[in-house]
Amino acid sequence: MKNISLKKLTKAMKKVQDARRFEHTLGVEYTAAALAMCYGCDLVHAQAAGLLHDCAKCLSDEKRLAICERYKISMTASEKRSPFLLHAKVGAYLAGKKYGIKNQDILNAIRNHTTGRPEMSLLEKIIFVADYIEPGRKQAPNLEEIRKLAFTNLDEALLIILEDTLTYLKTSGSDIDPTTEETWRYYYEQSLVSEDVKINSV
Ligand code: DGI
Ligand code: FE
Ligand code: FE
Repeated sequence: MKNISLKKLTKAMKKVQDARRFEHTLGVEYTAAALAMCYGCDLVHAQAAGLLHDCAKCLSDEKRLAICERYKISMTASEKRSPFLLHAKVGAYLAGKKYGIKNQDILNAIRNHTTGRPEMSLLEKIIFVADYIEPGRKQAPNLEEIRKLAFTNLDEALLIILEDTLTYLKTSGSDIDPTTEETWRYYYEQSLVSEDVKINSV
């Protein structure tokens, strides 16, 4: 397998992203690296996924839609209503085709970084959480608590992020992608199971 060059990927992102997005990208890269150290995930994979997760964010909606049509990437009804959601799916496509990433786990982490999905791998969870807590993020509620929790209980941090995101989307009247809700439900049910295990082991 060809080695991943983080240096090349960094240069490529600097080229296709505006300064603010690039700073966010670097923030996600090193936050993902820190989480990978904490939970025993491959560091280079975490850094590569962090660097590339928003590689399609600075394209226009028209361009994202055109890429989907041209390369027969299927779109859900929700993605047609909110085409910015496509930056994740189109990002995974470009990561494979343009940036030479072959590792499926990295591609999945890019593909699922906005809505999440049930049964995410460790790397997918790391990118989802790192995207939300990287130091450049300032606006979300409970950030201090979530940042700390991310390094002690990744699944709990994931669940709170999903809850806060859904609350934000509901209050702002945004269209909610069914996958975001499915992901929340899955990890909510998981949290009940792990509570049961804790109670039964007392
Ligand atoms: O690309 P970033 O801004 O770094 O982060 P992201 O890809 O996680 O996108 C964040 C935005 O996505 C945030 O404003 C919440 C929004 N989002 C997450 N799930 C959904 C959603 N927006 C809609 N319309 N529907 C969703 O289900
Ligand atoms: Fe994103
Ligand atoms: Fe991001």
